[in-house]
Amino acid sequence: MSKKRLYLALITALVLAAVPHGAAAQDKIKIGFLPGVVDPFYQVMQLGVEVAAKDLGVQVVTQIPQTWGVEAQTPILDAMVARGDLDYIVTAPTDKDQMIGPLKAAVDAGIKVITVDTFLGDGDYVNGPVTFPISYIGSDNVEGGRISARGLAKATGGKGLVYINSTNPNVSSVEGREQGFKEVMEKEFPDIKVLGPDYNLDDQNKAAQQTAAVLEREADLAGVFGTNVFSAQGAGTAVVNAGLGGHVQVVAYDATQLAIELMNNGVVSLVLAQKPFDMGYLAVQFAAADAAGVTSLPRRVETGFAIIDKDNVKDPAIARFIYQVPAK
Ligand code: T6T
Repeated sequence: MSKKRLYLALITALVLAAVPHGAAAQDKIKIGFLPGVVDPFYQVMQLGVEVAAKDLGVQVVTQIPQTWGVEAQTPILDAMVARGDLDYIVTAPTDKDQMIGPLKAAVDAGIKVITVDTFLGDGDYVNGPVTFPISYIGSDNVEGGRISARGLAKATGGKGLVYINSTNPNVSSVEGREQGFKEVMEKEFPDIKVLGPDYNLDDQNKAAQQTAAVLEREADLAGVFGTNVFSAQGAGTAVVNAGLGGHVQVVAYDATQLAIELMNNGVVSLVLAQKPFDMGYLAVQFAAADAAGVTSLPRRVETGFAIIDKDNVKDPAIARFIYQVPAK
């Protein structure tokens, strides 16, 4: 058993041992869950939160912003703090700098913070500029960007022009993906030139328009990297609408049903599945462990990826990471 799995098993044992099933924790802690926006990734994360809450007998209050951004997330956060009955907030900060103040205010009001998927500052909660969150639980997005670059380089034969379509600046997750992608293209694929990113403000139609404009402008475009659900789905749709499916390769971050469909239709050549269920489940476990007095929680947990292509998509050990959103 790997060290990491051993560690997580140890955490689980500590939590379950320290918190008699449903009793103390239920009486003691209430968690506010505040993800970034309504999308399949966070819907699967919410599943993880709810299953852990049931397993550990803790109460969770969930509020989901309708749009991505500080303007939408901050008022909800402030309202959560004002309730006065929350002990922990599990959240994906929608800006790595602008959400520091509002979340610090939550801590000053006696609420502990765990960040999932995105982080504050530079994400180093031990030696970095921001250290008040208990932990960051999410993907190593720089590594995810590197994997995406190697996937697109393979699909394009290691040469040509490629384009990045992304969501928002100053968001730790997609910023890391862009950074890792560019780093590998620069170091390992000198015959590949990178355009972008353009920012679609997490709007799939905008992503499609931006990609269509680049396809129009750059007749020899070889590939597109969509850094998240709406970027990849928008980019893929634009490639299909331009009749360039299979000709212009697309790499998609996030394993939605549509991304998999686009892959089965030969438009998308690689899908990077994150593990949002794990992020949600572990965050609730960490809150219960902290409440039970555990003081050795890792300050950073990288939840890993499943790399999906048309050869392994049918393998149940891989397909299980496709984002299955429960029907309403
Ligand atoms: O890619 C995920 C998440 O990791 C990112 O921070 C924001 O976008 C998603 O939620 C997908 O839409």
